[in-house]
Amino acid sequence: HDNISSFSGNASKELKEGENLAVCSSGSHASLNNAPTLAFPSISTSDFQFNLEKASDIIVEVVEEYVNKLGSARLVLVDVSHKSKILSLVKTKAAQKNIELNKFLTFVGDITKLYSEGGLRCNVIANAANWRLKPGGGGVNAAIFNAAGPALEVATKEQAQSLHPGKAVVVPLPSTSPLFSREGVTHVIHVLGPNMNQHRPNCLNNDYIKGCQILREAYTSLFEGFASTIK
Ligand code: AR6
Repeated sequence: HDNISSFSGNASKELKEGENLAVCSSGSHASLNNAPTLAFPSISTSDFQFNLEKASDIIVEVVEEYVNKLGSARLVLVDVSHKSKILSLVKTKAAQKNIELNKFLTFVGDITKLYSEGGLRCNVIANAANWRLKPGGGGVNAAIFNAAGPALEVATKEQAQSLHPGKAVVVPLPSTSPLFSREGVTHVIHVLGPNMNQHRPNCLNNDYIKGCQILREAYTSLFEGFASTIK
């Protein structure tokens, strides 16, 4: 299974899982796997039903803006399936941009098991949260709260009680959390994206003018939050 991709020129270069590990442990690339790394899911594109074409444009646009401001840090877009439509859209669009190789990657895997199962060290992970910052609900939110255990709920409450669409909150993860000890995750950044699902709060009723603004703001808040963990 190919699960990691980086982009160069107009062709995307694929690395196999084993090769990925080899790259990460070889001397000349040692700094690569130690570099601050943010793993993030595609915000709003599953339960919140945001259009994938529009979301992929925004991801590539905001990544391009931030990737060079972050020094040696890396950004990794993650999804669970090799058939992920959002990953393939973003891969194609990123390959056409001037985005530095090794600084923006896509990765197939569970965001709660990136190191233990994928060999990819990510010290910060993002969550596609709900406005109450509560566990459950399904998707990546349920996965992260389940994997992190009660320590994340407690630490989250210390930072914020709720979130507005487009905003992010950085939560330092206590070392008692299995996500910290097993995966090396030191911070979780909760992000609330725009919602196009009528059965969820704050539905934008297909207003993509507002929706795109809010999704852009969400990724900007996320990358600013990540930058604040580096300094
Ligand atoms: N690892 C990596 N990516 C994942 C995982 C995982 N374990 N699980 C899902 N994804 P979603 P949203 C991908 O629905 O659309 C929640 O109930 C998924 O394939 O989690 O922003 C919250 O409580 C998709 O690409 O988030 C909110 O109420 C991406 O993560 C609501 O859903 C986001 O899908 C938020 O909806």
